[in-house]
Amino acid sequence: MSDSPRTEIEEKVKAFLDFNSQFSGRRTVIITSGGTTAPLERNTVRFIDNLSTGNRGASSAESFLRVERGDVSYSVIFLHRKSSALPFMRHFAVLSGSSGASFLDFDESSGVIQVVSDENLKSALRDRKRAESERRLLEISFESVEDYEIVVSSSCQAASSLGNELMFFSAAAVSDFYVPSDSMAEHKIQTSGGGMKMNLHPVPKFVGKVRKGWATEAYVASFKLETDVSLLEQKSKNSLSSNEVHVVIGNTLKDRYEKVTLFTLQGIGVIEKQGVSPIKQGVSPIEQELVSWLVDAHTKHIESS
Ligand code: 9Z3
Repeated sequence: MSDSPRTEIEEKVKAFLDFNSQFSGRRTVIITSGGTTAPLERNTVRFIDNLSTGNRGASSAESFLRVERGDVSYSVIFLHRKSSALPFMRHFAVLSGSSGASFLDFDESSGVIQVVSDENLKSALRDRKRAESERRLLEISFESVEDYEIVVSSSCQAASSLGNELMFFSAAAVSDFYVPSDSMAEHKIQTSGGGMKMNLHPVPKFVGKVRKGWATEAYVASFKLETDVSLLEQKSKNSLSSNEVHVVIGNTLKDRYEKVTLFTLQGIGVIEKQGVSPIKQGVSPIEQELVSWLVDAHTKHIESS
């Protein structure tokens, strides 16, 4: 990406915030969602990827858009991996799945395809259209980890004028290692040389950059993912102190939709819901409760600073 995408993003964000500033009590949350790729070639055929589907970020966005506490409400800037889950639209993924045909009807005489009435799809569509018509949802996409740096830094810097009314919610699974574009092969790497060794560079922790430079007054919530549960507490605490964020939300791969642990300087809390999945259910209870906790924490942050 050149410099012009930065300008384009900043202009979009500023216009969105300008519109939302007319509503008293309206706060803004920047959500990052989905995985980043680490390309191996500049004309990219191959890249390193990760598991993130974007469901955590998308269902959290839905919960933020549903917040109505007195005059407190949220507008959402949703920074997401292209083709990962989107707020409300993710529910329609059932239509392209193996049971998709059971949701669809085809009327031969009129030639019309209809979606069989389904309460979850109806309310998802209603809420999506409402968020769009109220201009409370701005979606900006990224693909590679280098795109991610651009969309996050530009959005945060453009929104930093909101001060403590801004929240940054970092659910994206950002690549830990990458090949910087100046040391990347121009064209598809050839296999004729046999095996190969690759020098991967560490990716800086962007969430620390948000806290320490891009939006210093914002309330910042980040996630820590581990597969070995015995590492989660220590790694989350390390992240809390090194990135100086307000809360680290620890989760493990296999039960990430059933349990999250909140690490703050004040202590540790757990949110647990058994047998639920944001993919299968209309409203995801774990993100709903997490967002409710974050709204309270954001209020305290605003009141104390
Ligand atoms: C998370 O831990 C998210 O909860 C998941 C959500 C990516 C697991 P899905 O998108 O999954 O719903 O499929 N996100 C952060 C993961 C991460 O890479 N964090 C960094 C780290 O662990 C800190 S910035 O080092």
